[in-house]
Amino acid sequence: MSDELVVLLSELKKTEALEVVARRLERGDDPMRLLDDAREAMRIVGRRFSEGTYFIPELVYSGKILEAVAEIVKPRLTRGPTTAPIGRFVLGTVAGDLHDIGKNLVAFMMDVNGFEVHDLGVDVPPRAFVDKIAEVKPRIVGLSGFLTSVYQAMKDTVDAIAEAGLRDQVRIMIGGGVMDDEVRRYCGADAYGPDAMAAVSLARQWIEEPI
Ligand code: B1M
Repeated sequence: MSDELVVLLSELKKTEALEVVARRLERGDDPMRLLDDAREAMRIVGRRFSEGTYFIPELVYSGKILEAVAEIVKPRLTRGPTTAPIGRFVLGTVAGDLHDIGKNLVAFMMDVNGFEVHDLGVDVPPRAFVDKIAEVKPRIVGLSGFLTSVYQAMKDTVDAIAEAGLRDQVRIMIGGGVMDDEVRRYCGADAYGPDAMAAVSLARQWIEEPI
């Protein structure tokens, strides 16, 4: 963990932070470590927001800085040889939730690891997940969520997939800021992925197993 980057990002010093990112990539630092630092900084931003020292503009700006960091780091994450996709993955941030930076990183990591990713975006109603699953027949479905207020939307989405008769055709993973294994149990998903690499590992494991 680089304290310098965590401090610059959490202090919202965009120019200096991007310089540090470029310098660390130049000297061969692992891009995943940079993303871990960015996440740590966002935890600090979130805490300051909860405590009332940062407000919505700071939250918005931190998101913009993080997007800029992700754009610099992404090309350094190696894409495997271009062969046929190893499986289809339908992903989206559930209804009522607009957070997408973490979800986009998951989409990107799944893509570079050989999955065909169908990203439905943010604020995705259960019906849109159901329709996409019926259309592209993925083996794996991912629900992202970052607000405690969307636990119910997570459950509604899993329930809608079951009601459409598609539940036994897919494995469902959940992830995102405030998700955990308890929420997974509540909404009836198959697994919780704490970060983008965990999502990839789970998906790889699932693709090897019969449903
Ligand atoms: Co908001 N926000 N936000 N926010 N925001 C949080 C999530 C919050 C924790 C901040 C806080 O108060 N401490 C808090 C939620 C509290 C709660 O519900 N318990 C919060 C709030 C309250 C809100 C609003 C309600 C604020 C308001 O309007 N009053 C509002 C909600 C709007 C809405 O969605 N309806 C809001 C808005 C926003 C912005 C739009 C300003 C902006 C989002 C920009 C964007 O996404 N385009 C924003 C931001 C930036 C944050 C924080 C600061 C950072 C989120 C982030 O990008 N993290 C966040 C605080 C925090 O996270 N600690 C906060 C970095 C990202 C790389 O990490 O998202 O965890 P993460 O993603 C990881 C893993 O979670 C995992 O992999 C990713 C990469 O490793 N992962 C998965 C993600 N999806 C996965 C799916 C998987 C598996 C793994 O399987 C499918």
